[in-house]
Amino acid sequence: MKKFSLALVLFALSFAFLLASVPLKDAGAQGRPENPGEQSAVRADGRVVAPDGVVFESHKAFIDAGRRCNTRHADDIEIEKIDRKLAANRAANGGGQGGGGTSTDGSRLYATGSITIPVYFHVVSKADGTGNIPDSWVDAQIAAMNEHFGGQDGPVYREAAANMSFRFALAGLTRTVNDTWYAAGPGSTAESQMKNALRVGTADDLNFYTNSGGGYLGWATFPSDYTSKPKMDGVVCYWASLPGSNYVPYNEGDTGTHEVGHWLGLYHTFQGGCAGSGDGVADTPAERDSTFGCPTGSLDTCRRNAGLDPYENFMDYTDDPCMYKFSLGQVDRSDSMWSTYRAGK
Ligand SMILES: [Ca+2]
Ligand SMILES: [Ca+2]
Ligand SMILES: [Ca+2]
Ligand SMILES: [Zn+2]
Repeated sequence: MKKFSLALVLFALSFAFLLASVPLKDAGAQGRPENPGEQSAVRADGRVVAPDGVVFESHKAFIDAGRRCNTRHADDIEIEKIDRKLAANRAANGGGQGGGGTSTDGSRLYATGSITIPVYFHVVSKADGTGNIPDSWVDAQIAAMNEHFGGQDGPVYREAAANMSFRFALAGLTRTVNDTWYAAGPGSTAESQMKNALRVGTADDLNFYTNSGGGYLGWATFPSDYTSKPKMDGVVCYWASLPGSNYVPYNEGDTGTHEVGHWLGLYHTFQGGCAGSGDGVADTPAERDSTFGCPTGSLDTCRRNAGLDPYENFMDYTDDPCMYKFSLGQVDRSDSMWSTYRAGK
């Protein structure tokens, strides 16, 4: 009898070991609670719950799994091609600044806040009500973007924030209950179906979708993608990234600002790491990798490149209360992108 139970215990132990060693899709994933957006993203024990409910063992594991943003990274060949097009557009329009990121306020293409972009909002929710956010959250998201693009975000200030050329105005709001579209992730058939059914306007209209984010906080398309895939153009954000949710520290609308930054042609500040032209913006110093959480003081991960890591920039991965600025170089690049790929198109 004793021998039998020992064998049973050994068998149970080895079975448990087998289960534990089955590789999970995400490193550090720990299980799936319900409705993650109704609580803080960062839990008391330091774990972070992704928009699809997957639990990561740490803030770092969440960021390392790429859950902050799933906008694709353009490669060097594509960036070169885009930069040539920006330069040709500048030459055709009588030269001037733009794209290089060496501007001062005096030489910018468009005046601060002079372009109001119509925003077509599409709220996609589940049949059980998940993601059916109130109108007030949509208004708060637009207000947050106007504050952020106007250089007025707070409360953490290390350096002055640029006042961008763009502002946003709600032009339409649709509500759709569809469990498949709610779960739509980047590159999925569901994303394509959702956008084909809901997208309105042309290249200079912003279509802003909220759903589960497909497990990410958001993703966006670039201005240069519009010609080949006009229906896919726009940004998709997790509904709980909007101001009004409890999804701390990602509930101040900075995800929307970050994704709209991509939609206006800006890359991550850590694009290309310490080598090459990085994000194509001169006044965002190169950084080796994304920054997460809420760092303070000087970080310098690319010591051979002048300048400290721009972790306070909207195009990095830090927490919403800790990212608060675009730079003057990003004014240049987004103005140039707008002029080349979106204005009047
Ligand atoms: Ca840079
Ligand atoms: Ca540096
Ligand atoms: Ca912020
Ligand atoms: Zn991004």
